[in-house]
Amino acid sequence: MNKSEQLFQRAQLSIPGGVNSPVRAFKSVGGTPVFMKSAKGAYLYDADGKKYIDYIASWGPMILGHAYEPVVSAIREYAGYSTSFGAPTELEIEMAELIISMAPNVDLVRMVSSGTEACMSAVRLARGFTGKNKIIKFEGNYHGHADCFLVKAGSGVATLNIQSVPGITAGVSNDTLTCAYNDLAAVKTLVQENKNEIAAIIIEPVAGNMGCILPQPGFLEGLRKICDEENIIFIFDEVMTGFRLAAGGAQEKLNVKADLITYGKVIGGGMPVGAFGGRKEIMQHIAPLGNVYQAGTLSGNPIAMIAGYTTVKTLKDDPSIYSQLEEKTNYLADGLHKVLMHSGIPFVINRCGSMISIHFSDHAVNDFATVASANNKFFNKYFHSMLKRGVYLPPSAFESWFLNNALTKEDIDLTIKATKESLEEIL
Ligand code: HOZ
Repeated sequence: MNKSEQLFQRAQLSIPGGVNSPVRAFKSVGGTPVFMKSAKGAYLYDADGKKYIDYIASWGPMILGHAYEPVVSAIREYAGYSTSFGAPTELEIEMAELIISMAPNVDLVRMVSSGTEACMSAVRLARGFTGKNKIIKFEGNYHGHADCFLVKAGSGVATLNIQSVPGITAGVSNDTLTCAYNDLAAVKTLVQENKNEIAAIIIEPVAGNMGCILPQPGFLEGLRKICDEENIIFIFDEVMTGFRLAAGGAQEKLNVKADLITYGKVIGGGMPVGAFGGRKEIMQHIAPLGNVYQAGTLSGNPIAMIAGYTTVKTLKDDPSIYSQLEEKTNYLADGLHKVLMHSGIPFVINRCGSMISIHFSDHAVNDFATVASANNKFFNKYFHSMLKRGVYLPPSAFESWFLNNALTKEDIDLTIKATKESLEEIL
């Protein structure tokens, strides 16, 4: 038994399923999760000391690579000043000003401790602001694990094929309406059927919780128009895309503006941070300015703020990081494309910026149904074959891969070679 196997056995005695977040349990791909010990740059090292090229980047946050020196030093320095005050700090103002400087339609921003908190608070605010109850979300989108989002959700809910989550009341579920991603006509119908009842439409502008799924041309623009006409708050869940696809996130990359934007992952530089922001007219309803209550003992935590600030400021100061990431992801996509073409297996590669996913499918993959009907059993074999060769991919076809900027051309060449060998082994 290797160390990961020993640790997984031990973990299951004290932690539900041996993990603190379900996708990590390798349930759909099978086998034992790899327990990590350390990471530097683009590489992870497991409990046995085996090295992996990392394509998860902690599910997005580690965009600059692991243990990025300026972030590590900043955390060290700030830990010496106290790890928490429960009182405001200047650093929180700097963080808010930095976010506002990168997202022009954000006038006010509230820091929280996770993407889940950011999205659930944004929905509460949209309801409080509009006085309406229902929301529309998209099948296969995942906005964290707050009750109202766990209807036809992506990520772990899709990976574990959970059809309905026990513990969520019918009242809550009934207020969450769903449509297929990229189906604008269905949204129009739903809005008409629920006239003056929809508080918000929440969407991952580029979906990353059912693989990487791009919005089709006109889809986000169409949603924007519906929201404007029907007094609906348009929420972009930029937990994955924020500060990753561009300095101004998906809003900048796709040139569509939301009313409220939620952030997570990159914004914390690997620490637990989320945020939600938008126009003053809406954000001023949040307590203590307004009565829409939202709070958190560790919100704006100084260690989390300095890790996030250092990461985001690095991205703002050097926009070439985005073109480097884009080039690396293109290079990976081209290399994988050649190898997969040669293998004869039907496949689709979806990519946006430094988010990418492979689907073993003979049809376009642009919504949950088309992801789910791909040959995901083959993906599971591919995953294990790559893992054996030292390439760490998301352990589910329902997740996007995230590139980090520490990856070198040599790492990507090794990844392409591992794919060629894996396909030869499996087919
Ligand atoms: N929700 C993330 C994946 N889409 C987190 C997975 C994890 O950390 O296990």
